[in-house]
Amino acid sequence: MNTQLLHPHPWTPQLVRQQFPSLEQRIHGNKSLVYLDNAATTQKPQAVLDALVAYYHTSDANVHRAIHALAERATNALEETRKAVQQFIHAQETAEIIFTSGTTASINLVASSYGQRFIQAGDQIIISEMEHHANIVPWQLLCEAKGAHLRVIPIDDHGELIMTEFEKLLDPKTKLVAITYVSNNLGTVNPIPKIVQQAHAVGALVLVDAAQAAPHMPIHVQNLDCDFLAFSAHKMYGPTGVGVLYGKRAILESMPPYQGGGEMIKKVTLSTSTYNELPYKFEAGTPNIANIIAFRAALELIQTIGWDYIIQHEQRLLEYADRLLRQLDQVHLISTAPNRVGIIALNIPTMNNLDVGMLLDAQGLAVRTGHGCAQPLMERLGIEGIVRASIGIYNTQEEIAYLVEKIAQLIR
Ligand code: C6P
Repeated sequence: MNTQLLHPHPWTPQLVRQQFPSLEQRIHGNKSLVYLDNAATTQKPQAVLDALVAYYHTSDANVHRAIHALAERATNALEETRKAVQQFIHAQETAEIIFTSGTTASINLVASSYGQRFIQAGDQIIISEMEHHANIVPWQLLCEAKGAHLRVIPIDDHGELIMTEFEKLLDPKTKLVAITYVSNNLGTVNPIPKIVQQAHAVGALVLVDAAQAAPHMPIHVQNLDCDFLAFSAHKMYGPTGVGVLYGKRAILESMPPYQGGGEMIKKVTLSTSTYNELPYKFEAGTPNIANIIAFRAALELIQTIGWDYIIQHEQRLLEYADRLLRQLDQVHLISTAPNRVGIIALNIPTMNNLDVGMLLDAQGLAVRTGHGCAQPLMERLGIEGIVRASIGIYNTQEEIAYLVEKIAQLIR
């Protein structure tokens, strides 16, 4: 990643932390909370909490239905978030932004709807060895239902995709490549523009799982030229239960509705129905109104802090962690890709991961342990699981030093 600041910036780690009241708390007696489980979910800034309370105080109504004042406020605020998401990922229009409950729901929407209409027996879908289960299982279900084949791009020992193997897998039977932008367990940033270009050359579409990319780097769907892109609000300082599916308009238009119900219809009779225009065609039922509205405050905070600051700060912490951890002989670093964001994954071969997680927790350190919802990746790496520290915008150099100090103490 480019860590050069393009212009001096007034943000400091202390100012960023002040936005997040939950970071002030003490746990396990009187230990400061050191929250390093950001890839699982992030803490929420005061602005998001305020937006949630404000919605329930002043605008609690269903959207796109009634004409009364509260309904209009709620509808406008929800559509403002859609606009903010469109601008955040540089989509062409708001019709291409569908709200879901998370990345998992976004991927399942595509697998069900696109898959139902366009995948046939003998077709091929390509994923990779580093995918989260959410970008594996929906495709397995689809392939099983349709008699299609799931192919897998292998990774090398640095945790990077072997692109020559990807090229070999591509053929005219390939209908879709579903690939993560950033690995949730390795932090590896995949070469999405190249993957899209090569997939399109054989007529395949590309779905990008951006759950771990959206919090750490700017995303420009038009430049990437991806066909679908999915991410979750809760991993980028927004509320839980909100996800986004971006899709190119023409492709979304060609897909059948995913779920039936209110909001997604134009006209219903007892014998047949016609469907609403995009994006509502894919938003059956009452959406997660309060949380979608509050998500905008998270997007605004990221933009106010700015990518220059975020990228430089997080890369510095990552490099600092790597440098300190490499000095500990007993630590086996798993996340080693040269181009990576946010993730420090390790094993201490003499210790059980769960024990490490529990002992660190007792010191106030929140990390994740286990297979990281990527069992095939663990199998490829020949390990049971990992201890994973994942960085967010509010983490500090002192917190990284504290993590490494406590790991060193465990080893001793
Ligand atoms: N990864 C982690 O600790 P949902 O749960 O739908 O918001 O996101 C699913 C998902 C999909 N893709 C990637 C790359 C992800 O990292 C995740 C969620 C969390 O790594 C929880 S398992």
